[in-house]
Amino acid sequence: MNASIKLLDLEPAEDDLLGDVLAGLAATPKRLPSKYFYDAVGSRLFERICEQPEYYLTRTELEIMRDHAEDMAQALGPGVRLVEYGSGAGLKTRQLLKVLQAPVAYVPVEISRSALLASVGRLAEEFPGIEMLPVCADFTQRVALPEPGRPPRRTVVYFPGSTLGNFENAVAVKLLAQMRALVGSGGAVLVGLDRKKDPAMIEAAYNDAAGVTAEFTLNLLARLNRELDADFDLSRFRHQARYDAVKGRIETHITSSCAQSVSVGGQRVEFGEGEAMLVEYSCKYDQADVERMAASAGLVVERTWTDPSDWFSVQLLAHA
Ligand code: AVJ
Repeated sequence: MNASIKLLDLEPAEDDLLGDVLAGLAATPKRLPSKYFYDAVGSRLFERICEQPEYYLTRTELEIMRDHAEDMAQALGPGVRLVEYGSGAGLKTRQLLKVLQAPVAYVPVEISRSALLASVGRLAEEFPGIEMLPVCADFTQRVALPEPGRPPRRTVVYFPGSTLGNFENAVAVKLLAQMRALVGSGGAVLVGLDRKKDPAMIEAAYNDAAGVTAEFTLNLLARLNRELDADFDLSRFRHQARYDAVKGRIETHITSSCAQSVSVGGQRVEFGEGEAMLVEYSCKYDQADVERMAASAGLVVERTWTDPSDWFSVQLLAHA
């Protein structure tokens, strides 16, 4: 790593994979946390999902950033301390950093030390004029922000990728309220959120014809086989992603094709034929949903940027 980059290490608690998995499998209905999708194999599969023709989210959000980053930079104003949740080596972050007016610092907050250092190292080379202040922390917990050399005019949290949509509404509101407290009264949150739209189009995005999403989902079981010495037979489980139009979210399940017994961490777990485990929500929002969610967190929608078809949105939320 570049010697001039100082890491603030808040020493996030290690994941308790075994404890979380056994608790989820003991629950009724069974569930597994979606954060465990992203081991090395899962992260590569997610990148391949983003290249599938049906998965419109990533390329549409990037299009919004390409078309509107200048306008966003103007709305944010000069002297921003830009905090990003997630490692953000991506193209979306670059679009923003390229056009921000005299930003005082870029502060990526990421739980994986290695992902954090790799991405901030690349960004430091590309943006030598921006102070890089990486923080190793769990963004779902309270985070302390490092102070830049120059005092920031305002702090803005950037949370792209519709990642907020992976949390149930009550949890999403709690996260937004935490961000509101973090940025203070002059601050703001810039968040990428997927839109409600034709259910067939949403469902197709989570059921790509090439089967990459199914592979991504089932990799969760493969990971448990690798790391917990479990014996899931992947041919006896199916990926199932359905859009619930009333709740406005994709609900992804792993469904057992037959009655079977699996060993996980030395324990036996029984599955009935057709029994479904919940593994992920991906929530979708119309503008009224965004306004309601923001209001519940003490925020107001200040600006909304979308693509011409309004498939995806980037929203600037400020203190109410
Ligand atoms: C990157 C977490 C937002 O929910 O759309 C993609 C993950 N899951 N296909 C999403 C995902 C299945 C993605 N997020």
